[in-house]
Amino acid sequence: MKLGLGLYRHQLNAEHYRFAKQCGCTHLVIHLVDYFRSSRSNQPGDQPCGDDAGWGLAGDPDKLWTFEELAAIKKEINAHGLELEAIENFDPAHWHDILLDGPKKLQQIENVKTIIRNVGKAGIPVFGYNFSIAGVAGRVKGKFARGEAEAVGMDGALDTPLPNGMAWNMVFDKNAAPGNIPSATHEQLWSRLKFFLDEIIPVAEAAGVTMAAHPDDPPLPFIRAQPRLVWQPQLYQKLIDLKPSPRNALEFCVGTIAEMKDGSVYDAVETYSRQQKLGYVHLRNVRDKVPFYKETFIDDGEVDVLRVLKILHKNNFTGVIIPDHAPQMSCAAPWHAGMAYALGFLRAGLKTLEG
Ligand SMILES: [Mn+2]
Repeated sequence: MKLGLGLYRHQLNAEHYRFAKQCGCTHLVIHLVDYFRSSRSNQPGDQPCGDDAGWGLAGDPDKLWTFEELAAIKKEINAHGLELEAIENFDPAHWHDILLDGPKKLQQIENVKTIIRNVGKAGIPVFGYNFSIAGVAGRVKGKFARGEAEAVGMDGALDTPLPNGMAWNMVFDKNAAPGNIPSATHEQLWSRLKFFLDEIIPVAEAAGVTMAAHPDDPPLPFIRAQPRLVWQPQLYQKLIDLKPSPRNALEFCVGTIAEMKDGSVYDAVETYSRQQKLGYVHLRNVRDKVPFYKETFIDDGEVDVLRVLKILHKNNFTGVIIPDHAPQMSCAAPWHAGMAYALGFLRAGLKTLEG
């Protein structure tokens, strides 16, 4: 098992690469979507968490991530003694109509194929994605964690319909006509995923890229009147069985699974790690369930994170774990302190298991 850190777009620089190395990381997972662009409520410094208008404005629909751009980022990361394990998330600008079954769907599936080919050519082994119409919406911030540390959680469900021009909690068309996106059904959402996997998995196989699916965070059956895909642990099996391939895998989020109403997080770790279906792992802790859960420090929630590590180790998981989110700590660098604390805990856990 390898220790990694997730970095947002604005953190892709030498300072943060050194920080990851100093914390004992060998691998990075990077975000190329700028979640904070033109946002009124969502500022860099913590994980993205905006109001009903979403995180921010999606990127340029005509600018796909090029091989040259990806190779240059990888080269700089390698120069700092780190490996680039994965890219996390598509830009809604590039694939919103795949999620919404909209008129640009066929054009956008070609976008995704081009991106995956570029990622493979650059030698980046995993691509994490989240097949979600409303995306990571409906969360709030508060002094929820130990010692009044600011953390993210839920304080009741968000049912406000998703307005036109929004997908995956970002705005892809700020000039969209007034009104809301019609609600889809769960069956429609699964058929949209099937189209996506049927088109993309063969390309990923040829490119040598593992597609890794994040569950729906927060994991409720509906958010903003739109259905969610993986909102109970067993729905991950449905996603795997929909397109059997070593390249159809999971961005396995322990925190999100712990937020789910049903099932045991340890059973889920056992079930999916035994099948060798984990692309990489988000490892964080949480207290309570949707729609009232709160994120906590890694040693302080309901999940026994060391027990999770033991199961992963027993099932020979050799991929990357990253802290996902951490509470903000009271100091001049709240994000860095939170991540360093989580990484220190995880590194100690790995050393105990693996020597
Ligand atoms: Mn996660």
